[in-house]
Amino acid sequence: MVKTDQDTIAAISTPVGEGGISIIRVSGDDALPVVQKLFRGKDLAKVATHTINYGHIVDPSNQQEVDEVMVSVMRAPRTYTREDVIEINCHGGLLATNRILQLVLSYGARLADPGEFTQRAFINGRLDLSQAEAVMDLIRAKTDRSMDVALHQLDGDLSRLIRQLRQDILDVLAQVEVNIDYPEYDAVEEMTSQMLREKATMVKERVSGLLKTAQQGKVLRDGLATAIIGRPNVGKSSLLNALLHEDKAIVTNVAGTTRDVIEEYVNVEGVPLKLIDTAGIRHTDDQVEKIGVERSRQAIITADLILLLIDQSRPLSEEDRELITATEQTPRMVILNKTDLPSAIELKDLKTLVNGDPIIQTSILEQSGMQELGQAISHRFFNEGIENRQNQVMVTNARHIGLLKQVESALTEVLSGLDAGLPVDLVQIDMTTAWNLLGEITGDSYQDELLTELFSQFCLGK
Ligand SMILES: Nc1nc2c(ncn2[C@@H]2O[C@H](COP(=O)(O)OP(=O)(O)OP(=O)(O)O)[C@@H](O)[C@H]2O)c(=O)[nH]1
Ligand SMILES: [Mg+2]
Repeated sequence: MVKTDQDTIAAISTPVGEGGISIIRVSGDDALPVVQKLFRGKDLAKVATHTINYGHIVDPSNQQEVDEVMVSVMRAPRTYTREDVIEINCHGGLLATNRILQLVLSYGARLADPGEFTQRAFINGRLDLSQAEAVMDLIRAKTDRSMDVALHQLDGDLSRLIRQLRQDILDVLAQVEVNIDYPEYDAVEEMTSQMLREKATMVKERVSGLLKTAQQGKVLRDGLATAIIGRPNVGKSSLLNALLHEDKAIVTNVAGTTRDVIEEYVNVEGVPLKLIDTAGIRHTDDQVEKIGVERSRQAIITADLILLLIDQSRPLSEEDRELITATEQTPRMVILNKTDLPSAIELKDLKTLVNGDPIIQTSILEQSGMQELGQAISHRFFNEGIENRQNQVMVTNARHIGLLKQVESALTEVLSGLDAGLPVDLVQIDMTTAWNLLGEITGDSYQDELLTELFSQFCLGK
Protein backbone atom coordinates (compact mmCIF):
# COMPACT_ATOMS: atom_id res chain seq x y z
CA MET A 1 0.00 0.00 0.00
CA VAL A 2 1.32 3.42 -0.93
CA LYS A 3 1.27 5.86 1.96
CA THR A 4 -0.42 9.19 1.34
CA ASP A 5 -1.23 12.32 3.29
CA GLN A 6 -4.88 11.37 3.02
CA ASP A 7 -4.60 8.10 4.95
CA THR A 8 -6.13 7.92 8.36
CA ILE A 9 -3.24 7.32 10.72
CA ALA A 10 -2.97 5.91 14.23
CA ALA A 11 -0.33 5.43 16.90
CA ILE A 12 0.11 5.11 20.64
CA SER A 13 0.77 8.67 21.79
CA THR A 14 1.83 8.01 25.36
CA PRO A 15 5.26 6.69 26.37
CA VAL A 16 5.59 2.95 26.02
CA GLY A 17 5.59 1.19 29.36
CA GLU A 18 3.46 0.94 32.44
CA GLY A 19 1.50 4.15 32.81
CA GLY A 20 -1.84 4.92 34.43
CA ILE A 21 -3.47 5.46 31.06
CA SER A 22 -2.37 5.11 27.48
CA ILE A 23 -3.73 7.06 24.56
CA ILE A 24 -4.19 5.80 21.04
CA ARG A 25 -4.50 8.71 18.68
CA VAL A 26 -6.27 8.41 15.34
CA SER A 27 -6.32 11.22 12.79
CA GLY A 28 -7.90 11.58 9.35
CA ASP A 29 -11.20 11.46 7.48
CA ASP A 30 -11.94 7.91 8.59
CA ALA A 31 -10.97 8.36 12.24
CA LEU A 32 -14.57 8.43 13.41
CA PRO A 33 -15.95 5.52 11.34
CA VAL A 34 -12.93 3.35 12.19
CA VAL A 35 -13.23 3.82 15.94
CA GLN A 36 -17.03 3.58 15.77
CA LYS A 37 -16.67 0.01 14.49
CA LEU A 38 -14.83 -0.94 17.68
CA PHE A 39 -16.67 1.16 20.22
CA ARG A 40 -19.59 0.10 22.37
CA GLY A 41 -21.21 3.13 23.94
CA LYS A 42 -22.79 6.24 22.47
CA ASP A 43 -23.02 6.68 18.72
CA LEU A 44 -19.82 8.64 18.12
CA ALA A 45 -21.16 10.01 14.84
CA LYS A 46 -23.79 11.87 16.82
CA VAL A 47 -21.86 13.17 19.83
CA ALA A 48 -20.81 16.82 19.92
CA THR A 49 -17.27 17.69 18.94
CA HIS A 50 -14.66 18.02 21.70
CA THR A 51 -16.41 15.64 24.05
CA ILE A 52 -15.11 12.66 25.91
CA ASN A 53 -17.27 9.54 25.86
CA TYR A 54 -17.35 6.52 28.12
CA GLY A 55 -17.62 3.02 26.70
CA HIS A 56 -15.80 -0.18 25.78
CA ILE A 57 -13.57 -1.29 22.93
CA VAL A 58 -14.88 -4.55 21.55
CA ASP A 59 -13.25 -6.85 19.01
CA PRO A 60 -15.90 -7.06 16.25
CA SER A 61 -14.71 -10.49 15.12
CA ASN A 62 -15.68 -12.22 18.37
CA GLN A 63 -17.52 -9.53 20.33
CA GLN A 64 -14.91 -9.81 23.09
CA GLU A 65 -14.42 -6.79 25.32
CA VAL A 66 -10.83 -5.54 25.14
CA ASP A 67 -10.86 -2.60 27.57
CA GLU A 68 -12.95 0.02 29.29
CA VAL A 69 -12.17 3.36 27.64
CA MET A 70 -12.85 7.07 27.36
CA VAL A 71 -12.96 8.25 23.77
CA SER A 72 -12.32 11.90 22.88
CA VAL A 73 -13.99 13.06 19.71
CA MET A 74 -12.48 16.15 18.12
CA ARG A 75 -13.76 17.12 14.71
CA ALA A 76 -11.77 19.15 12.21
CA PRO A 77 -10.62 21.84 11.99
CA ARG A 78 -10.09 22.71 15.66
CA THR A 79 -7.67 19.85 16.31
CA TYR A 80 -3.95 19.27 16.53
CA THR A 81 -3.71 18.03 12.94
CA ARG A 82 -6.69 20.06 11.66
CA GLU A 83 -8.21 16.70 10.71
CA ASP A 84 -10.78 14.66 12.63
CA VAL A 85 -8.96 13.31 15.67
CA ILE A 86 -10.11 10.54 17.97
CA GLU A 87 -8.17 9.67 21.08
CA ILE A 88 -8.86 6.43 22.87
CA ASN A 89 -7.85 6.63 26.53
CA CYS A 90 -7.46 3.13 27.86
CA HIS A 91 -5.99 1.81 31.08
CA GLY A 92 -5.32 -1.83 30.57
CA GLY A 93 -1.53 -1.64 30.35
CA LEU A 94 0.69 -2.44 27.42
CA LEU A 95 -1.14 -5.51 26.20
CA ALA A 96 -4.59 -3.93 25.91
CA THR A 97 -3.11 -0.78 24.40
CA ASN A 98 -1.41 -2.77 21.70
CA ARG A 99 -4.50 -4.81 20.99
CA ILE A 100 -6.59 -1.68 20.55
CA LEU A 101 -4.01 -0.23 18.20
CA GLN A 102 -3.99 -3.48 16.21
CA LEU A 103 -7.78 -3.35 15.93
CA VAL A 104 -7.72 0.26 14.78
CA LEU A 105 -5.13 -0.70 12.18
CA SER A 106 -7.08 -3.71 10.92
CA TYR A 107 -10.25 -1.66 10.61
CA GLY A 108 -8.94 1.00 8.29
CA ALA A 109 -6.16 3.15 9.73
CA ARG A 110 -2.47 2.80 9.02
CA LEU A 111 0.37 3.12 11.51
CA ALA A 112 1.62 6.71 11.67
CA ASP A 113 5.23 7.42 10.82
CA PRO A 114 7.31 9.08 13.54
CA GLY A 115 6.25 12.72 13.71
CA GLU A 116 3.47 12.29 11.19
CA PHE A 117 0.77 13.89 13.37
CA THR A 118 2.96 16.95 13.75
CA GLN A 119 3.84 16.87 10.07
CA ARG A 120 0.13 17.04 9.26
CA ALA A 121 -0.31 19.91 11.66
CA PHE A 122 2.41 21.64 9.69
CA ILE A 123 1.10 20.73 6.24
CA ASN A 124 -2.41 21.79 7.21
CA GLY A 125 -1.08 25.13 8.36
CA ARG A 126 -1.67 24.77 12.08
CA LEU A 127 2.01 24.93 13.07
CA ASP A 128 4.92 26.54 11.33
CA LEU A 129 8.23 24.77 11.14
CA SER A 130 9.82 26.35 14.20
CA GLN A 131 6.73 25.51 16.21
CA ALA A 132 6.83 21.94 14.96
CA GLU A 133 10.43 21.71 16.09
CA ALA A 134 9.43 23.14 19.43
CA VAL A 135 7.08 20.18 19.83
CA MET A 136 10.05 17.93 19.26
CA ASP A 137 12.07 19.81 21.85
CA LEU A 138 9.16 19.58 24.22
CA ILE A 139 9.14 15.83 23.91
CA ARG A 140 12.82 15.77 24.70
CA ALA A 141 12.93 18.56 27.27
CA LYS A 142 14.94 17.38 30.23
CA THR A 143 13.67 19.72 32.91
CA ASP A 144 10.80 22.07 33.61
CA ARG A 145 12.95 25.03 32.77
CA SER A 146 13.75 23.88 29.26
CA MET A 147 10.06 23.10 28.92
CA ASP A 148 9.36 26.82 29.39
CA VAL A 149 11.65 27.74 26.53
CA ALA A 150 10.11 25.14 24.25
CA LEU A 151 6.63 26.34 25.16
CA HIS A 152 7.48 29.92 24.32
CA GLN A 153 8.74 28.84 20.96
CA LEU A 154 5.60 26.83 20.44
CA ASP A 155 3.60 30.00 20.96
CA GLY A 156 5.43 31.30 17.97
CA ASP A 157 7.55 34.00 19.62
CA LEU A 158 10.52 33.08 17.49
CA SER A 159 8.40 32.81 14.37
CA ARG A 160 6.90 36.22 14.95
CA LEU A 161 10.29 37.79 15.34
CA ILE A 162 11.71 36.06 12.27
CA ARG A 163 8.70 37.03 10.15
CA GLN A 164 9.08 40.63 11.24
CA LEU A 165 12.72 40.62 10.16
CA ARG A 166 11.79 39.07 6.83
CA GLN A 167 9.16 41.73 6.31
CA ASP A 168 11.73 44.43 7.04
CA ILE A 169 14.07 42.97 4.46
CA LEU A 170 11.28 42.61 1.94
CA ASP A 171 10.28 46.24 2.40
CA VAL A 172 13.77 47.47 1.71
CA LEU A 173 14.17 45.15 -1.30
CA ALA A 174 10.92 46.48 -2.73
CA GLN A 175 12.13 50.01 -2.18
CA VAL A 176 15.38 49.19 -3.95
CA GLU A 177 13.41 47.90 -6.95
CA VAL A 178 11.41 51.11 -7.09
CA ASN A 179 14.57 53.22 -6.93
CA ILE A 180 16.25 51.20 -9.65
CA ASP A 181 13.22 51.80 -11.85
CA TYR A 182 13.52 55.55 -11.48
CA PRO A 183 17.21 56.21 -12.02
CA GLU A 184 16.57 59.75 -13.30
CA TYR A 185 16.86 61.15 -9.77
CA ASP A 186 20.46 62.09 -9.07
CA ALA A 187 21.03 60.88 -5.57
CA VAL A 188 19.08 57.66 -5.99
CA GLU A 189 22.03 55.29 -5.96
CA GLU A 190 23.39 56.81 -2.79
CA MET A 191 20.01 56.93 -1.09
CA THR A 192 19.37 53.31 -1.91
CA SER A 193 22.64 52.05 -0.54
CA GLN A 194 22.15 54.15 2.58
CA MET A 195 18.79 52.49 3.10
CA LEU A 196 20.21 49.03 2.53
CA ARG A 197 22.97 49.73 5.00
CA GLU A 198 20.59 50.82 7.73
CA LYS A 199 18.32 47.84 7.29
CA ALA A 200 21.14 45.30 7.03
CA THR A 201 22.73 46.73 10.17
CA MET A 202 19.47 46.58 12.08
CA VAL A 203 18.59 43.02 11.06
CA LYS A 204 22.14 41.86 11.71
CA GLU A 205 22.00 43.24 15.23
CA ARG A 206 18.78 41.40 15.94
CA VAL A 207 20.18 38.17 14.53
CA SER A 208 23.38 38.50 16.58
CA GLY A 209 21.22 39.11 19.65
CA LEU A 210 19.32 35.91 18.97
CA LEU A 211 22.55 34.00 18.52
CA LYS A 212 23.74 35.22 21.91
CA THR A 213 20.78 33.51 23.52
CA ALA A 214 21.74 30.32 21.74
CA GLN A 215 24.55 29.63 24.19
CA GLN A 216 22.09 29.54 27.07
CA GLY A 217 19.50 27.74 25.03
CA LYS A 218 21.94 24.98 24.33
CA VAL A 219 22.62 24.64 28.02
CA LEU A 220 18.93 24.14 28.67
CA ARG A 221 18.68 21.37 26.12
CA ASP A 222 21.92 19.55 26.59
CA GLY A 223 22.81 20.35 30.17
CA LEU A 224 25.47 22.64 31.56
CA ALA A 225 28.79 20.87 31.03
CA THR A 226 30.05 20.73 34.60
CA ALA A 227 33.48 19.24 35.20
CA ILE A 228 34.44 17.98 38.65
CA ILE A 229 38.13 18.72 38.93
CA GLY A 230 40.68 18.12 41.66
CA ARG A 231 43.72 16.17 42.64
CA PRO A 232 43.39 12.47 43.39
CA ASN A 233 41.36 11.26 46.36
CA VAL A 234 39.62 14.56 47.19
CA GLY A 235 36.17 13.01 46.63
CA LYS A 236 35.28 13.82 43.00
CA SER A 237 33.66 10.50 42.23
CA SER A 238 31.89 10.61 45.60
CA LEU A 239 30.43 13.98 44.59
CA LEU A 240 29.21 12.62 41.27
CA ASN A 241 27.53 9.72 43.03
CA ALA A 242 25.98 11.98 45.66
CA LEU A 243 24.49 14.32 43.05
CA LEU A 244 23.19 11.36 41.06
CA HIS A 245 21.90 9.56 44.15
CA GLU A 246 23.44 6.47 42.66
CA ASP A 247 26.74 4.60 42.97
CA LYS A 248 27.78 5.20 39.42
CA ALA A 249 31.49 5.85 39.75
CA ILE A 250 33.95 3.71 41.64
CA VAL A 251 35.06 5.25 44.91
CA THR A 252 38.06 3.94 46.85
CA ASN A 253 40.65 5.41 49.17
CA VAL A 254 43.31 4.67 46.56
CA ALA A 255 44.48 7.86 44.86
CA GLY A 256 44.10 7.50 41.11
CA THR A 257 40.92 5.41 41.14
CA THR A 258 39.14 7.18 38.32
CA ARG A 259 40.99 6.70 35.06
CA ASP A 260 38.49 7.79 32.48
CA VAL A 261 36.02 10.61 32.14
CA ILE A 262 32.47 9.70 33.22
CA GLU A 263 29.50 11.76 32.05
CA GLU A 264 26.04 11.72 33.60
CA TYR A 265 22.95 13.93 33.31
CA VAL A 266 21.34 15.22 36.46
CA ASN A 267 18.89 17.93 37.40
CA VAL A 268 20.18 20.04 40.29
CA GLU A 269 17.61 22.55 41.54
CA GLY A 270 16.21 23.02 38.06
CA VAL A 271 19.57 23.26 36.34
CA PRO A 272 20.24 20.42 33.94
CA LEU A 273 23.85 19.42 34.44
CA LYS A 274 25.99 17.21 32.33
CA LEU A 275 28.28 16.14 35.15
CA ILE A 276 31.77 15.10 34.19
CA ASP A 277 33.81 13.13 36.71
CA THR A 278 37.47 13.24 35.85
CA ALA A 279 40.66 11.51 36.84
CA GLY A 280 42.47 13.25 39.68
CA ILE A 281 45.11 15.51 38.22
CA ARG A 282 48.69 14.83 39.29
CA HIS A 283 52.06 14.05 37.77
CA THR A 284 52.25 10.37 37.11
CA ASP A 285 54.28 7.83 35.17
CA ASP A 286 51.42 5.35 34.89
CA GLN A 287 50.51 5.18 31.19
CA VAL A 288 46.75 4.75 31.67
CA GLU A 289 46.50 7.37 34.39
CA LYS A 290 48.48 9.78 32.23
CA ILE A 291 45.85 9.60 29.48
CA GLY A 292 43.13 10.14 32.08
CA VAL A 293 44.91 13.20 33.44
CA GLU A 294 45.23 14.55 29.91
CA ARG A 295 41.47 14.17 29.45
CA SER A 296 40.85 15.95 32.73
CA ARG A 297 42.91 18.88 31.53
CA GLN A 298 40.84 18.90 28.34
CA ALA A 299 37.66 18.96 30.41
CA ILE A 300 38.88 22.11 32.16
CA ILE A 301 39.05 23.85 28.81
CA THR A 302 35.70 22.73 27.44
CA ALA A 303 33.52 22.90 30.57
CA ASP A 304 30.81 25.52 31.09
CA LEU A 305 31.28 25.29 34.84
CA ILE A 306 34.00 23.80 37.00
CA LEU A 307 33.51 22.35 40.45
CA LEU A 308 37.00 22.49 41.87
CA LEU A 309 37.29 20.05 44.73
CA ILE A 310 39.81 20.53 47.51
CA ASP A 311 40.35 18.20 50.48
CA GLN A 312 40.34 20.57 53.45
CA SER A 313 41.79 17.95 55.80
CA ARG A 314 45.13 18.34 54.08
CA PRO A 315 47.21 21.47 53.55
CA LEU A 316 47.03 22.97 50.07
CA SER A 317 49.48 21.12 47.89
CA GLU A 318 51.42 22.31 44.91
CA GLU A 319 48.93 20.38 42.74
CA ASP A 320 45.97 22.18 44.32
CA ARG A 321 47.60 25.51 43.59
CA GLU A 322 48.29 24.55 40.00
CA LEU A 323 44.67 23.58 39.53
CA ILE A 324 43.46 26.83 41.05
CA THR A 325 45.46 28.64 38.40
CA ALA A 326 44.49 26.29 35.59
CA THR A 327 40.75 26.73 36.22
CA GLU A 328 40.82 30.52 36.57
CA GLN A 329 39.45 31.24 33.10
CA THR A 330 36.27 29.17 33.41
CA PRO A 331 33.24 29.91 35.64
CA ARG A 332 34.14 28.08 38.80
CA MET A 333 32.94 27.08 42.21
CA VAL A 334 35.26 25.76 44.86
CA ILE A 335 34.19 22.89 47.07
CA LEU A 336 36.04 22.33 50.30
CA ASN A 337 35.35 18.71 51.06
CA LYS A 338 35.79 16.41 54.05
CA THR A 339 34.66 18.92 56.68
CA ASP A 340 34.04 15.95 58.96
CA LEU A 341 37.81 15.78 59.39
CA PRO A 342 39.97 18.39 61.17
CA SER A 343 40.71 21.37 58.97
CA ALA A 344 44.18 22.05 57.57
CA ILE A 345 43.26 24.99 55.34
CA GLU A 346 42.60 28.64 56.26
CA LEU A 347 39.37 29.69 54.57
CA LYS A 348 40.40 33.31 54.13
CA ASP A 349 43.72 32.38 52.51
CA LEU A 350 41.89 30.23 50.05
CA LYS A 351 39.39 33.00 49.32
CA THR A 352 42.12 35.33 48.10
CA LEU A 353 43.70 32.53 46.09
CA VAL A 354 40.48 31.84 44.15
CA ASN A 355 39.72 35.51 43.45
CA GLY A 356 36.52 35.54 45.48
CA ASP A 357 34.83 32.69 43.62
CA PRO A 358 32.15 31.00 45.73
CA ILE A 359 33.45 28.44 48.23
CA ILE A 360 31.11 25.75 49.52
CA GLN A 361 32.03 23.48 52.41
CA THR A 362 30.86 19.89 52.26
CA SER A 363 31.24 16.52 53.78
CA ILE A 364 30.11 14.25 51.02
CA LEU A 365 30.64 11.32 53.35
CA GLU A 366 28.14 12.70 55.85
CA GLN A 367 25.94 14.29 53.19
CA SER A 368 26.34 17.77 54.63
CA GLY A 369 26.55 20.93 52.52
CA MET A 370 24.92 19.25 49.55
CA GLN A 371 21.85 21.43 49.63
CA GLU A 372 23.99 24.57 49.80
CA LEU A 373 25.92 23.32 46.81
CA GLY A 374 22.76 22.74 44.78
CA GLN A 375 21.44 26.17 45.66
CA ALA A 376 24.73 27.82 44.81
CA ILE A 377 24.77 26.18 41.37
CA SER A 378 21.18 27.17 40.70
CA HIS A 379 21.73 30.73 41.94
CA ARG A 380 24.84 31.09 39.87
CA PHE A 381 23.15 29.86 36.76
CA PHE A 382 19.75 31.50 36.85
CA ASN A 383 20.68 34.79 38.47
CA GLU A 384 23.31 35.39 35.92
CA GLY A 385 20.98 35.09 33.00
CA ILE A 386 18.17 32.67 32.44
CA GLU A 387 15.86 33.79 35.22
CA ASN A 388 15.83 37.35 33.97
CA ARG A 389 15.56 36.28 30.40
CA GLN A 390 12.64 33.95 30.61
CA ASN A 391 10.43 36.17 28.54
CA GLN A 392 13.00 36.72 25.88
CA VAL A 393 12.91 34.80 22.64
CA MET A 394 15.63 32.18 22.73
CA VAL A 395 17.12 30.03 20.06
CA THR A 396 17.69 26.51 21.24
CA ASN A 397 17.57 24.47 18.12
CA ALA A 398 20.76 23.51 16.28
CA ARG A 399 19.19 23.96 12.87
CA HIS A 400 17.96 27.45 13.73
CA ILE A 401 21.36 28.40 15.09
CA GLY A 402 23.05 27.19 11.91
CA LEU A 403 20.68 29.20 9.73
CA LEU A 404 20.99 32.34 11.83
CA LYS A 405 24.76 32.17 11.51
CA GLN A 406 24.38 32.02 7.74
CA VAL A 407 22.00 34.98 7.85
CA GLU A 408 24.56 36.87 9.88
CA SER A 409 27.30 36.25 7.33
CA ALA A 410 25.02 37.09 4.37
CA LEU A 411 24.35 40.43 6.06
CA THR A 412 28.04 40.94 6.68
CA GLU A 413 28.47 40.46 2.92
CA VAL A 414 25.81 43.08 2.28
CA LEU A 415 27.60 45.58 4.47
CA SER A 416 31.07 44.95 3.10
CA GLY A 417 29.68 45.07 -0.45
CA LEU A 418 28.25 48.50 0.29
CA ASP A 419 31.53 49.61 1.84
CA ALA A 420 33.37 48.49 -1.28
CA GLY A 421 30.94 50.49 -3.42
CA LEU A 422 29.51 47.47 -5.26
CA PRO A 423 26.46 48.14 -7.43
CA VAL A 424 23.20 47.89 -5.53
CA ASP A 425 21.83 45.01 -7.60
CA LEU A 426 24.79 42.85 -6.54
CA VAL A 427 24.35 43.72 -2.90
CA GLN A 428 20.69 42.91 -3.27
CA ILE A 429 21.56 39.26 -3.92
CA ASP A 430 23.02 38.78 -0.44
CA MET A 431 20.07 40.57 1.07
CA THR A 432 17.73 38.15 -0.71
CA THR A 433 19.80 35.23 0.56
CA ALA A 434 19.31 36.46 4.11
CA TRP A 435 15.58 36.68 3.49
CA ASN A 436 15.46 33.11 2.17
CA LEU A 437 17.52 31.72 5.03
CA LEU A 438 15.24 33.35 7.60
CA GLY A 439 12.32 31.78 5.79
CA GLU A 440 13.85 28.36 6.23
CA ILE A 441 13.57 28.75 9.99
CA THR A 442 9.82 29.19 9.93
CA GLY A 443 9.33 26.94 6.92
CA ASP A 444 8.01 29.76 4.78
CA SER A 445 10.59 28.71 2.23
CA TYR A 446 11.47 25.08 2.55
CA GLN A 447 12.64 22.08 0.63
CA ASP A 448 10.98 18.70 0.74
CA GLU A 449 14.01 16.75 1.95
CA LEU A 450 14.39 19.12 4.84
CA LEU A 451 10.84 18.39 5.93
CA THR A 452 11.15 14.65 5.69
CA GLU A 453 14.40 14.76 7.64
CA LEU A 454 12.89 16.92 10.36
CA PHE A 455 9.71 15.01 10.94
CA SER A 456 11.45 11.66 10.95
CA GLN A 457 13.11 12.77 14.20
CA PHE A 458 9.80 12.91 16.04
CA CYS A 459 8.65 10.09 18.24
CA LEU A 460 5.91 7.84 17.05
CA GLY A 461 2.53 9.15 18.06
CA LYS A 462 3.33 12.84 17.92
N1 LIG B 1 36.19 11.68 55.55
C1 LIG B 1 35.70 11.90 54.34
N2 LIG B 1 36.04 11.09 53.33
C2 LIG B 1 35.51 11.31 52.10
C3 LIG B 1 34.62 12.36 51.85
N3 LIG B 1 34.29 12.34 50.55
C4 LIG B 1 34.95 11.29 49.98
N4 LIG B 1 35.70 10.66 50.93
C5 LIG B 1 36.58 9.50 50.75
O1 LIG B 1 37.70 9.86 50.00
C6 LIG B 1 38.17 8.74 49.23
C7 LIG B 1 38.32 9.12 47.78
O2 LIG B 1 37.06 9.40 47.21
P1 LIG B 1 36.81 9.40 45.65
O3 LIG B 1 35.45 9.92 45.45
O4 LIG B 1 37.18 8.11 45.07
O5 LIG B 1 37.88 10.49 45.22
P2 LIG B 1 38.30 10.98 43.75
O6 LIG B 1 38.58 12.40 43.85
O7 LIG B 1 37.29 10.53 42.77
O8 LIG B 1 39.66 10.20 43.55
P3 LIG B 1 40.39 9.79 42.18
O9 LIG B 1 39.37 9.15 41.29
O10 LIG B 1 41.42 8.84 42.64
O11 LIG B 1 40.97 11.01 41.62
C8 LIG B 1 37.16 7.65 49.47
O12 LIG B 1 37.66 6.77 50.45
C9 LIG B 1 35.94 8.39 49.97
O13 LIG B 1 35.11 7.59 50.77
C10 LIG B 1 34.25 13.21 52.97
O14 LIG B 1 33.47 14.15 52.85
N5 LIG B 1 34.82 12.93 54.17
MG1 LIG C 1 37.43 9.33 41.18
